[in-house]
Amino acid sequence: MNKGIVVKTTGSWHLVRTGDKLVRCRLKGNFRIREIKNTNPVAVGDQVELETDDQDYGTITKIYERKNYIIRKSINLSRETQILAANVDQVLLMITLRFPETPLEFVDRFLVSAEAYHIPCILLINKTDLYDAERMHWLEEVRAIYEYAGYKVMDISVEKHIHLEMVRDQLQDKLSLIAGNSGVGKSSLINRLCPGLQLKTNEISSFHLAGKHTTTYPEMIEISKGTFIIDSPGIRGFGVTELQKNEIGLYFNDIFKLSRNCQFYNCTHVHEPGCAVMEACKDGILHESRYRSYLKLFTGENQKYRTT
Ligand SMILES: Nc1nc2c(ncn2[C@@H]2O[C@H](COP(=O)(O)OP(=O)(O)OP(=O)(O)O)[C@@H](O)[C@H]2O)c(=O)[nH]1
Ligand SMILES: [Mg+2]
Ligand SMILES: [Zn+2]
Repeated sequence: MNKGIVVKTTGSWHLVRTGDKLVRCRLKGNFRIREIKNTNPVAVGDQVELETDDQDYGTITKIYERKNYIIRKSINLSRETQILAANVDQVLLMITLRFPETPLEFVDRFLVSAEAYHIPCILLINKTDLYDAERMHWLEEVRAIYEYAGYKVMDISVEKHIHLEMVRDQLQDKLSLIAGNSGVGKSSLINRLCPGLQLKTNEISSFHLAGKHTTTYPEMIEISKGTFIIDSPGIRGFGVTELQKNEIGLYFNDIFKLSRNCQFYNCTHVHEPGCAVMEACKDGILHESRYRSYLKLFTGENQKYRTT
């Protein structure tokens, strides 16, 4: 019996790294996760036990309990979800303010999900080489919004090699997932950080100004000894499937902090008098986009939300 970690999975085959070896594995038996209806029983990042019959082939006999995972909704309209990655130390959420423009509501929904698992998130704002003065101004506003909520924000340009050393430092000795909409430059970044690697990348569609879903399976890459990053397919719709209504306010860090000053301890920040959150929003301390995202999630107006 060996222990290993899943580095790629494409349906019925799972690539497991054990020691310095990569073993192609099948899954033994019928593993299911009870709490979520997901399409993949094995996820990249899973710690597993395996038996190897010869050098290169094996069988996964056990999947250890996950300390966390990040899911995305399946792209069809079924209720199924896919685990993008498990057991990660942090998530880099890559967004772009142009080509394509990531809706902030998407960002907020993603952050809430990660927060529910206590996974640290870092915001990477890519393609700054394409921003004009107006976009740069908006960039600073976006930075302020998320720094106020307690997140580290890095503006980068993969194309022009801007601030990539900061990203490299952030990744050091950790297992990170890089996530975001299609076409924002996730695979391009990893290629830059790991010379010689040639992950597939693709131009965004000039008509839709959206990515083409080039990366199709999550995959773990060792960019230097002990430093791992999981490239993942672009997320379309992103559902916060597992949260109760009254939990949502706990995972908007900024709203949670402000809520200590609400008059009622169980304030929902929707209609109550003496609500510190609504007050902060009115005063411009809490950005209205954050409050709007909160409201949409809280009132359940988000069910059909999709981005390309
Ligand atoms: N101008 C500019 N283009 C960039 C930058 N980073 C990436 N791109 C381009 O954006 C396009 C999409 O990049 P990908 O790396 O394929 O995007 P992705 O996020 O991996 O997309 P999916 O795999 O579909 O989820 C490519 O044409 C890249 O060359 C950047 O900093 N500036
Ligand atoms: Mg990609
Ligand atoms: Zn309140």
